[in-house]
Amino acid sequence: MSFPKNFLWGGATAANQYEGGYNSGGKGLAVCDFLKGGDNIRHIARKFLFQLPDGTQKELTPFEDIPQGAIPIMEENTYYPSHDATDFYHHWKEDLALTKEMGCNFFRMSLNWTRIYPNGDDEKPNEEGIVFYENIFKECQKLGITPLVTLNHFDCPLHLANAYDGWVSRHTLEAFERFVTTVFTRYKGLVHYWLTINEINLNGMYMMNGIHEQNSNIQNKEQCRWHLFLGSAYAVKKGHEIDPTNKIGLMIAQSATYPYSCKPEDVFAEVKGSNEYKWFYGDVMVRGYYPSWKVKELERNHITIKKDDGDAQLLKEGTVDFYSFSYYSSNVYAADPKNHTFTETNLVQTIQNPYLKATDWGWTIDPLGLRIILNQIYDRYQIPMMIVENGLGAIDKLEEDGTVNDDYRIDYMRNHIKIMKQAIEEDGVDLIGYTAWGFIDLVSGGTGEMRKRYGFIYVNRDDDGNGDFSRIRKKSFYYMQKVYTSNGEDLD
Ligand code: BGP
Repeated sequence: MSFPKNFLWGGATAANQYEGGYNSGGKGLAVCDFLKGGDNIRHIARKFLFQLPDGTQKELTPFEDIPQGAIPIMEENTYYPSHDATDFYHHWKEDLALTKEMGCNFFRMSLNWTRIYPNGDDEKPNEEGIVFYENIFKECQKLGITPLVTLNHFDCPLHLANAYDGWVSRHTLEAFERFVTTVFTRYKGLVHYWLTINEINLNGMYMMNGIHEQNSNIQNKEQCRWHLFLGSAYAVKKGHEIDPTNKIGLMIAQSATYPYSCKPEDVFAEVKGSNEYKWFYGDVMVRGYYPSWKVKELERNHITIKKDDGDAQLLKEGTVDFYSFSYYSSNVYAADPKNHTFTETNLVQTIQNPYLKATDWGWTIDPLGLRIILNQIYDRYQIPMMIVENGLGAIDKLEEDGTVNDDYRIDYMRNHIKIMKQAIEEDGVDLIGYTAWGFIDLVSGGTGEMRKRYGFIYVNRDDDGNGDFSRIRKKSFYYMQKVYTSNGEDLD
């Protein structure tokens, strides 16, 4: 027996890349609604346009330092990917029926904070927004699909970014606490699996943190992280109080991490790099306190995080029930990075690995890396794990006969699911679920492109915002259906 009988199989989505309806049903504006599309082929990064306090305007990427007082603005006649995304807002019933048909018993989605609290910190929630998600969860229940709900997926309300400097401020944390209390209360009995903050380790993005001077002001950066950890811990604690049957997990952008060589300096560079990039976050959220190297680093940099009484206690009490992560590729570290060639990967850059092939977007393909990290995570924390994103972003061709023959995606899925099976069977890791990223085509988070497709279901929409959003089953749809309905046994 490999995959356990009750293994959770599904697809993963995020509101800012999938839902659309950005100004319908009483929804307020979020920072991500101002992020334009990019173009990987022409090397155009996704950007925001800001109005600066001196009256000038400036375009900046989500990773750059946003000057104090800068306010994102929306231009007319410009395509903003989140506005319609791939229109789950109007297609949710059809899409849930498709997930069912594909054999899923699990479905990952995120809530738009501003659909429920239009400004993020309103006194009362927007009932229409609450009912929108409630209907989705009821439909899931009817279909026998367990929802997995991300409380925050790269999503900061515009008002909180503009008026409070996002997650630097305690006000944003308190607003988040109110938001999660509302959703745990209103969706009690309908949702039992939750993720707190998507890819919390990629918190250096304006669309997620809403903060200014995030690079030039380390104090801001660390304060923001502290508040994100507290937000997550509060969610875990409150979620358990409201419904003790809730299972609440963290979400980290994982990757296998390798030293470039066996030179001890390269090995140590990997230790330091992976500590900073990923283990720090897992350690805080599973163990409930900062690791010693981080405490020392803060001291060295003369950073004193502002804490309220009870914060440290909350971190301890709000440790997660399971460890979940996205896995797309692996990263390489060297002591002398300047002498190496770099390539893109999930929202960061890494040294190129000469042993691995990469996707058209430069992300290495490394199924064995998944087995390595499943072992490392399980050895380190000994709690159940879920892979909540994994998949291949590729250009698909819709043939004249209406088919999409994505054998490359089938290979990717087969190789990764085989590895999961080995990790369970041979290494005994406690893996309880798998949601393939973008089981249906979505807007790419990193580049804002539609042409970077992950889905097993094609959505008729292009990079200029044309298309009728019709859904077409790709060849991989039928492959995944076979895998899911055989509980991962039939992988040929
Ligand atoms: C993860 C995010 C997703 C999605 C995915 C694929 O980081 O959680 O939101 O963006 O990556 O990335 P991309 O769309 O850039 O290929």
